[in-house]
Order: sequence, then C-alpha cells, then structure tokens
Amino acid sequence: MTSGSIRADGQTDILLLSGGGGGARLAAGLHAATGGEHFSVVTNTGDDFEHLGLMICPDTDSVLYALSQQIDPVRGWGREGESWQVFDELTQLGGPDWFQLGDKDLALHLIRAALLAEGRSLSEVTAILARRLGVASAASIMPATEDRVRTRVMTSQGEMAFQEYFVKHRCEPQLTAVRYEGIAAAKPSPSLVGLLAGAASRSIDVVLGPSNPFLSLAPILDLPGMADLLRERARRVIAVSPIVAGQALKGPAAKIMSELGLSVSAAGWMEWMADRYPELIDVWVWDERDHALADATRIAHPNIVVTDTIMSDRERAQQFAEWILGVSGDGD
Ligand code: FO1
Repeated sequence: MTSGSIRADGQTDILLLSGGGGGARLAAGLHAATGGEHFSVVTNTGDDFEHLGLMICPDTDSVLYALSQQIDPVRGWGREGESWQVFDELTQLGGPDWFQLGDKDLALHLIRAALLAEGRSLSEVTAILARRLGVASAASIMPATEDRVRTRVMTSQGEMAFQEYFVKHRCEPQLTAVRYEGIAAAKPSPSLVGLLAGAASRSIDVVLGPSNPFLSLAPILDLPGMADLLRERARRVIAVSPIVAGQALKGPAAKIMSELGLSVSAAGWMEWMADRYPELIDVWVWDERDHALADATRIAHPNIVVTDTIMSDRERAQQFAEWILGVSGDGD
C-alpha cells in the first residue's frame, strides 16, 4: 500500500464531493477525523425534486443527517428512529406512496420550504439546517449549485426523472443515457467559489467520494467551470472507487456500467472518470480487494493506491478518513 499522507501539514482544507450513500458515510468519517475543522462537503443537487409541494434534497439531507449522526444506518437515508404517521395518513388520503417521507424528515422539508419562501438561498438554508441539526463545529455543507439542475435518465422504458427511476422503478429499467437538465446554464454555488477563491493561503485537497459517477458526481463536476475551478485550486484531487471487486457496495453503479458497455471494475470506473475529466484526478483510491488488478493497472496509471475502503460502520468510516488524511501514518 502506498502512503496515504494527504494532510500532514495541517494547513490543508479538505473538500469532499458527495452523493448520498457511500459519499455521506465518508463525509461522516472525514468530519470525525477532522473535527469539522477546514472540512467542507459539496453535495449533489441533481437528485433534488419537488414532491407534495416541497423541495426534497436527498443527497444534501443524507450528508446533513450523517454529519449530525442522525442518519438511519440501515436504510442509508432519512432519520434514525423515524416514525411514519404523516406518511400513513397521506397515503390513506390518496397521496403518493412511492416516496417515503418520515415524520422527522418531513419536518426538515417543511422548515426548508419556509426558509426558501423567505427568499433565502439553498446554501443559506442548508447552513441553517446544519446548525439546527447540531452539526458540530465549522464544517460546511454546500449544495453544488443554487441553480435548478435535475438528473434525467433515458431508459428502456423511456425518459424519467431521477427519483422515479431510482425509487419508483428501483433502478430496474435498462439505462441508456443520463442528462442533467439545466446544467448548461447553471453555475457552481457562490459559497463553493468563495471557499476556493478565499483560501489562497491554504492548500485544498479535493476528495471525490465513492459515489455513483453518473448519478452523483457528474451533476457536480459537469457544472460549467467546476472541473477547471478544481484543476486550478486543488493541490490534488483524490478519487475513491465506488466499485469493489466488480460490484457496487450499494446502488446501481455496477448495473449502469454494464448497461453502458463499460468494464465493471475499478479499472473501468477509473477509465471513465479519466476520460470524462482529463487531468483532474491525481490519486486513485481502490479497495484492497482489487490489489491484483491495481498492480496490473499501475503500469499505465502509477497513481493508484489501495486500502480497505469499506465503511461498514462509523468507526471504519473514520479510520478510512484518517487514512485519507494521512493522520494514521503511511499504513504500508
Ligand atoms: N430511497 C428509497 O429507496 N425509497 C424512498 O422512499 C426514499 C425516500 C427518501 C426520502 C427522503 C430522502 O432524503 C431520501 C429518500 N430516499 C429514498 C433516498 C434517495 O432516493 C436516494 O438516497 C438518493 O436520491 C440517491 O442518492
């Protein structure tokens, strides 16, 4: 295993790009490992959608709940210890039953709606929610953009909105392409641009979480100017493979790779990322279960490092985060 020393000097900001799922777990791990100091998370907004008149921001909320240690560890989304009284009543009254909203979660969506209606930006609202949920210290959670970007999926059953594909159809339709509606006119969020511009005296390491490349990272990285901003400002960009031993730990990444004709492996993921975002990623983190493939692939791509990336619980997530930060030593 190669050295994971990324933050040996304590002068480096850590910026994580994250979806829900694995990205949110790593967010919690990095938050614990950094104490939230000089640590920020940029969340995917392509999954956001309007439901029952409310703005739902699933990936942002997964990070909010993960950092405040209130995420349901089994589902991997929503609140732990949730109750479902409103949802039950809602479905009794003929409301939609395909997207489950727990009582506690619903309270958050109501508060978000009220704050947005006061004219506050999504970033402001997210910061307020983080504070009220008790996200410790100065860690900031920033939606990738203030503009409306919506992931839409082309499938064997036609084009559909992301949540329809993901939740209503359980990712079953064969996916042929993905588009991010509104992205061409969208801008990276001013808070993110400010963070990248303002920290001139500090270096920034960017971590791409083990998130779905097509559904979670692309709606962030494809924002006009985003990849260039990261290329210019990041000391280095470290990408964590969501594919371990030819499978995604959770979610449809492996299925989608196969449907798009890609090799379903960490190497296939790396090739897709390197091709789509040339000269962006400096360090590729693969799981140790793929060490033989990593050894073979390193001939062409020397910057592959391997470690145990599986974040089965909070402790493992913190250990992996510490490895990323280099605080756990060289780890050979
Ligand atoms: N995922 C599901 O599979 N079923 C649901 O009913 C569901 C509801 C839900 C409500 C709020 C929320 O923040 C997330 C929710 N998710 C649900 C998860 C969500 O669809 C996914 O986490 C992401 O969009 C993919 O990262």
